[in-house]
Amino acid sequence: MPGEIRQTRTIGDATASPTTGSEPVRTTRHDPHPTSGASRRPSPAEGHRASRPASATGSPRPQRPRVSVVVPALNEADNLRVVLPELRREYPQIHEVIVVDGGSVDDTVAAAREALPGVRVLSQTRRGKGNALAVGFAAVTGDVVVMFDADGSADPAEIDRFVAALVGGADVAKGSRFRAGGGSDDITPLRRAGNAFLNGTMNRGFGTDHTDLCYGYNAFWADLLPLLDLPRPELPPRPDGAMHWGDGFEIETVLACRFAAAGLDIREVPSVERPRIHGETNLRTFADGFRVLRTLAAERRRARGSVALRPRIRPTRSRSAAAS
Ligand SMILES: Nc1nc2c(ncn2[C@@H]2O[C@H](COP(=O)(O)OP(=O)(O)O)[C@@H](O)[C@H]2O)c(=O)[nH]1
Ligand SMILES: [Mg+2]
Repeated sequence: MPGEIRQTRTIGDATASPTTGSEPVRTTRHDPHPTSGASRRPSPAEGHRASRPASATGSPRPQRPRVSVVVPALNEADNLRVVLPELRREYPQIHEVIVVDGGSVDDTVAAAREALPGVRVLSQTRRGKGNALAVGFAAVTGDVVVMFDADGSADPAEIDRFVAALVGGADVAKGSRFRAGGGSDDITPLRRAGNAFLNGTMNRGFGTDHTDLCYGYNAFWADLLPLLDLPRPELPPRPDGAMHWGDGFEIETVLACRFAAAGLDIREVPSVERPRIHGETNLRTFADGFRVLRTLAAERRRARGSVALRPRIRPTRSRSAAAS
């Protein structure tokens, strides 16, 4: 049955971060679930990248993966001027940084290019953070994808920790503010309570052991992208103005559910969320929280292989939409 826990363990320093030494990393493996379209890209044969077997499908994965960082950005010029140089400083071995602009009305695009020469800047094709990430994911050329917010809340010094978990055998390294060693200077009490409730709902529905469902700092092997089956970037916007399923802030939940349903090795990595530097969140606590709840119901039905739920979602006129 999808979602049933087969094995849960806490990994000590063997797979922990080179930067943190003994940070525990939680592992949950679910029963494998057939996922149509799941496939792994062959690892390019490059001399400097020795291969090791992958735990999910048996395909080789590199010991020293090329890391692609995908940064969704909506009106984040002031933040990107700080965040992108810090990213390069803290993780100089980065393979590529892909900033996906959501039609910003500030200087986001110019600021990204100035702050990080060589950055790839893409425009999202519809609206919503989920669509921005899907556009970025589709353009990734590295072995590992790191999801990285533009607002200064993600600490680039933690990338090592995520990559270490993946190289140590995880398919997915999921950031958690609520594991020992994690924390948040950004989350409000209301959002913390909502996240805890949604997290519990996820765990009951999918047999997972997650502690932080709605967190945007995560990493995974790029060869898993096909199984995610996200709304394709080239799909036109829906005529009724509603978002495609997965285009909005429910994206983290969609990813978590699909990873869990696929029976992957998901390890939580303690992460400290820093405060947003400039500006305000685009997330609307109640509307987006409700959308996440609906996502859990829809994804559970999808995972069970029942008749696909066709969620009818009212247009969410987020600040993102208003701005674009
Ligand atoms: N491209 C794009 N980025 C978005 C959109 N909505 C949010 N983001 C980005 O997603 C990241 C997280 O959004 P934020 O508003 O900080 O939400 P929070 O972290 O949940 O409070 C930030 O980098 C935002 O700029 C969107 O519609 N399009
Ligand atoms: Mg934020």
